[in-house]
Amino acid sequence: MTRTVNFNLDASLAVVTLDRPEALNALNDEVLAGLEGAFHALGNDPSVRVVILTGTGKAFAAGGDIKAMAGFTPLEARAFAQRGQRVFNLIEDFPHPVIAAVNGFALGGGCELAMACDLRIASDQARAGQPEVKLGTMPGFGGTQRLARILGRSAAKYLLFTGETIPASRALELGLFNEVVPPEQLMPRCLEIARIIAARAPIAVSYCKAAVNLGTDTTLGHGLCHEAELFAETFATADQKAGMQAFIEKRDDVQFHGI
Ligand code: CO8
Repeated sequence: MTRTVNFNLDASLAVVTLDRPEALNALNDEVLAGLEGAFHALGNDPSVRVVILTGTGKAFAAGGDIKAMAGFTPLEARAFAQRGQRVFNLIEDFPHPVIAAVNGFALGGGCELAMACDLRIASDQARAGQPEVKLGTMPGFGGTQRLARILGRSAAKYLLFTGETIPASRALELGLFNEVVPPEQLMPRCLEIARIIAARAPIAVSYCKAAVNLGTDTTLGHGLCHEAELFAETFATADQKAGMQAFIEKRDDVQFHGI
């Protein structure tokens, strides 16, 4: 954790907050280190079931820190891109669901960060886009890869080529955002979704995430094999026994313990 990223944990729900509002939460080395530290710490905490990632102020994150990047040599730029990609991969591969609560601008690296999360719930004030081509560069934190996987190649290329910043309503239509709500309902809605997920069988939820992530990056055949293996493994858990027994006994009081 650094000065610019903080997190708190309430029971099984963690909230990680980018806290550099004076620069619209622009991503520099310190912010990336803070994100990395927060997700490492939360990944080692067995009580965590869902993480919400958000920003303070009017931005989720307005991108990579342009002032820090402006003087980069190509070698420095590559190192920075690889560092950001490593941190975002940590979030994408985090064993539990990560919900981006997109409170405002999600531009460039900020949009890429939101896309590394599993779900994106946005304020109706949020705006998204990949404006890098307006700065003479291109996305380097996964934007060309994740945008195309989430939106499809055609919509992704439109946003990448034009650098257009789109309102939350358009991001919803394109499937970039899962849901758009008034600003005051953003955290309550994210917490509501997080609590629903946290009440489900955590190993099964985690396996769903792993199966979708691997499956969308490989062949259908390989993805199906992986799914069958993970499905089989859930039958070695107490939660599967408890969940199915509760159904048979027509009880809705099942508690899952992640074992
Ligand atoms: N980097 C650094 N500082 C920023 C950034 C940023 N991305 N965005 C905003 N800031 C700063 C501003 O400079 C300003 O600072 P100061 O008060 O010292 O002048 C402060 O935040 C407030 O910003 P504005 O006054 O501009 O606020 P507005 O409400 O007028 O405008 C905008 C908000 C529209 C979001 C505007 O700030 C903006 O356009 N920001 C830049 C958005 C952008 O282009 N993002 C993409 C950056 S490139 C990128 O993300 C690539 C990532 C991967 C690279 C990896 C390879 C190396």
